[in-house]
Amino acid sequence: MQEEAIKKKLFSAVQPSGAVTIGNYIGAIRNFAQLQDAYDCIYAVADLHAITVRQEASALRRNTLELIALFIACGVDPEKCILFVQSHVPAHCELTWVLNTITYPGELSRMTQFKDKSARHAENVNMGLMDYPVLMASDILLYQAALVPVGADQKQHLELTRDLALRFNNRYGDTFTVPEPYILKESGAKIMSLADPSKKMSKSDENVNAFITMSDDRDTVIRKFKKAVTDSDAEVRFDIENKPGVSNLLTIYHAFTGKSIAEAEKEFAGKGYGDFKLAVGETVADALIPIQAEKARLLKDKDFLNGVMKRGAENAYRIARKTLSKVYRKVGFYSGE
Ligand code: ATP
Ligand code: LTN
Repeated sequence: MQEEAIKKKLFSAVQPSGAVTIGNYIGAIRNFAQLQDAYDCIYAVADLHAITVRQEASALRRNTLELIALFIACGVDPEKCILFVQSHVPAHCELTWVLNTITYPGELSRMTQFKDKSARHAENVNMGLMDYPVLMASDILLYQAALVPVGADQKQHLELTRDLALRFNNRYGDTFTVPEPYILKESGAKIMSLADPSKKMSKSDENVNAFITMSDDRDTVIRKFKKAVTDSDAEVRFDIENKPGVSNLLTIYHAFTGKSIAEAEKEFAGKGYGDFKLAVGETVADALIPIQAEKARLLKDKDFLNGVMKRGAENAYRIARKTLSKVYRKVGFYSGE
């Protein structure tokens, strides 16, 4: 009991914007389960974020349910954590409005993700896309999270979150915990595209060979790894500068086997890239099979998943409401009490 009272809060979320990749898994989801004993963990399916790029309504609904099932299949225990869908807790939008009033357009327009996504979705550069980091700050600050496990690409958003927390605290008095990012030290924080190892592996890549999804079957996984771009010398050695493709495959192998990079280099010394890619492909495919089976089993029990979401949203709301009331009081909203 005593021990529970002093656990720090941790928050993270993933968007239900398509098939989840092994990049999302290694950089984020896999760590969620590992952290759940040491911290009070709150995990969300960020559907409000997902609609900042166009989504098919039926696909968004399906992806939301699938992502809840995937979290659990990856070891997130709804008995130990709060697991919920972002749009089920209105406080996220409510806090976003208040935080918008202390955020400057220049801060948002220079965000790397905004610039990338605006270029990729030039036909739909909407206010939500620009405001994305403020919604993300609200997610985190509502729960007074001290720690936020994310991939390296989210570091800039975390910095903005910290700035907004400090700005609000300075203006209105101590209100928010200023969160720290929790980003893996090793290169697992940024898994690169299999087709172009200078780019991050992204589920929205137009080339399906660039990424492995968590639901790819064994043959697909092996075939995609066989096609992975490497280099022209035939040495399995970790060297991000000169051998980004091979280094990325070694990182993936390390993430799925737990073997160190040095051990992996030794294992493949003297072997060709063909053998190496096949071994990585088989390893990943084998690791995905039990997760896929568990996810499929969970998806058959929609009542259970709906129950998890409902309970999650209620518990999340209880915490979020406290922070939001405090914020409303500090900014001077009349409460009628
Ligand atoms: P998109 O690639 O379509 O822009 P995304 O995968 O970056 O989307 P999310 O689904 O919200 O967006 O990401 C969920 C988590 O996965 C985040 O913590 C993010 O940092 C992490 N992540 C995403 N891509 C990678 C990657 N290639 N390597 C490591 N972590 C990643
Ligand atoms: N933007 C994040 C997803 C996300 C998130 C969050 C992560 C939305 N809200 C709060 C951590 C904390 C992404 O990974 N693309």
